[in-house]
Amino acid sequence: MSAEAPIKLTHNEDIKAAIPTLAGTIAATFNDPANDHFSDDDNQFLKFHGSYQQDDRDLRKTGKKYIMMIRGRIPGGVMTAKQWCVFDELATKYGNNTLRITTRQSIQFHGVVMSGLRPLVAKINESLLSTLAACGDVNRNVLAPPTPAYTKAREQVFADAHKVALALAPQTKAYHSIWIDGQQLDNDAAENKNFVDPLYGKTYLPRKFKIAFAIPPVNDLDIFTNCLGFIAIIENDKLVGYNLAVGGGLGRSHGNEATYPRLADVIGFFTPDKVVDVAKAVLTIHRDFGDRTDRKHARLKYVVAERGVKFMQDEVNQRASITLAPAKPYQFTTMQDLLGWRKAVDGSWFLGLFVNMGRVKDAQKTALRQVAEKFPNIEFRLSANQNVILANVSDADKAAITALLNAAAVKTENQASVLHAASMACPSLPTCGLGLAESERYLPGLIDRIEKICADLGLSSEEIIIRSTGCPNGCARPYIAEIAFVGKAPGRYQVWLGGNASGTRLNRLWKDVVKDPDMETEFRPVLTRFAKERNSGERFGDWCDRVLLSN
Ligand code: SRM
Ligand code: SF4
Repeated sequence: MSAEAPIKLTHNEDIKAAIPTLAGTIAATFNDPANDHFSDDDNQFLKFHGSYQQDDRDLRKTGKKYIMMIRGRIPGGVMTAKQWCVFDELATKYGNNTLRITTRQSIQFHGVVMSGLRPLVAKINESLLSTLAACGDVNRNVLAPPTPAYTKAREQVFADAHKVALALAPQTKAYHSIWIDGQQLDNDAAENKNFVDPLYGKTYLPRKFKIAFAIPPVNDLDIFTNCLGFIAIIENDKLVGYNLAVGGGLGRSHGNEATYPRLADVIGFFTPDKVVDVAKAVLTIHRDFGDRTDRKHARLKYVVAERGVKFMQDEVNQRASITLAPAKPYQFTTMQDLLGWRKAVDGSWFLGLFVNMGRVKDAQKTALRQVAEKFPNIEFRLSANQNVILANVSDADKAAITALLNAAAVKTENQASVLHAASMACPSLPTCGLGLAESERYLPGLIDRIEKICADLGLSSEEIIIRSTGCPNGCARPYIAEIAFVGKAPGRYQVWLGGNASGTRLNRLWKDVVKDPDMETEFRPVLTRFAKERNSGERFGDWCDRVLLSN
């Protein structure tokens, strides 16, 4: 009988097991002023604390300048006006004077140097928000519907999202010790060495874990791309329960067919009193069955794809002590934010503000800060489409906010063309270490070029959801867009086509490489055919799926 080969776990698993508080030597590194960067292992631990070590890739030719990215944990993207002021000030004082609204309803700071990192994180905590578990092998920022226009039940759904976010937060005391007390934990002390998180265990999850709540018919946070989705079922404006969706995720690698984007399966219905139990059940399935030997195969989506829906149903039933009922009927019809002034269901006003590529800067940043200072009772809500919603605005304040924003040249109506309004890009260069091509700095110009073609063809008012990422990881959720540009190399992009308006269909690879100068040559003939051949009212993504990609 031959002995079985020992299983080789990834290096991340080894370091989590060795320091289960996740303290690394982060505080010790801070406490030596000669340090300008962290070790590779500490860089892995830092992620759990909400921070990534990066270097400014625009400056690489002249040397390496270390900078940090810090991501907030902001459940459902809801902030008070006071918290917005704190974030605004921190971006100016310690970051690159921009606030980057992320595709998961959070805010990232870029360009922070080592000395600014600790004060920045401490101030976020003082404002009663956090950065713990914004990144790392844990549950990430929980998404919840931001728009107050549709149903009063949104409040209940948001409350559930908040409850789930709290219940799934890691319990390590290292976070407080490093960022608030400025102390390095003794990693050899028995209580730290033997620390076991009550939910995550000693080695946390094999990989990141993502949760979203959505209320049909609005899928403004792309629920099916999450590991775990709660689809709210609303009857007579009351939440009656959730359809459970499991196993979504988008990350893939060029040239590696074993990695792929996947939409979640809807596996049953349960009542809202069980929402935390179900969240813990799905998370611990990932904890127990996710692949810890290969980080490219470690997401929950591969467990669901390989073990199947019945396995997931049985495990959820057993772990949450429930019996999932058959999923209730639901339909999604849109993924987009409502821009401009609108009435909320409670009679107040809200303003959907377009943020180009999620980057709040310059006049828009200054004006939003003024709004936050002058109107302390309004809420700032971040959308998963990288926009900002000013909510809870009274009749009396609406005109004053409009005047203030307009005086700063920030539009409140007709803010962006249909194509720009429906677009998203990931940051990529110069901050993201994984970017293979430009994204945030490239997409606006490319959309202008596509718009020119659309105008020539009488398609000016046609909404087409266009997204770009600098690499195949999928941070701006390109694989459900109607057109997606996925970076391969500088100035070269894969083009994916055929997503739909509701985020319920994956698109498909159309061209493996299109070079930047060839974009018009490639797109004009396709858009010309679309204008001529489409059925009445048919969207570009639907036409691509039905005709172009099916020929
Ligand atoms: Fe992401 C890694 C930015 C949402 C899939 N993502 C990164 C890093 C941290 C790069 C790194 O590991 O060194 C990027 C930081 C760049 C920078 O300079 O800021 C980064 N991801 C972002 C953000 C800021 C993009 C944006 O335009 O807003 C989003 C932050 C969300 C948040 O607030 O938590 C962001 N990332 C996503 C999403 C979309 C989502 O979650 O809805 C995805 C696809 C969904 C999914 O997870 O499957 C996504 N990011 C990835 C992956 C691929 C994971 C995989 O399964 O293979 C990586 C790479 C990795 O984890 O190794 C990654
Ligand atoms: Fe970086 Fe790739 Fe994510 Fe863009 S998609 S932010 S390039 S990891």
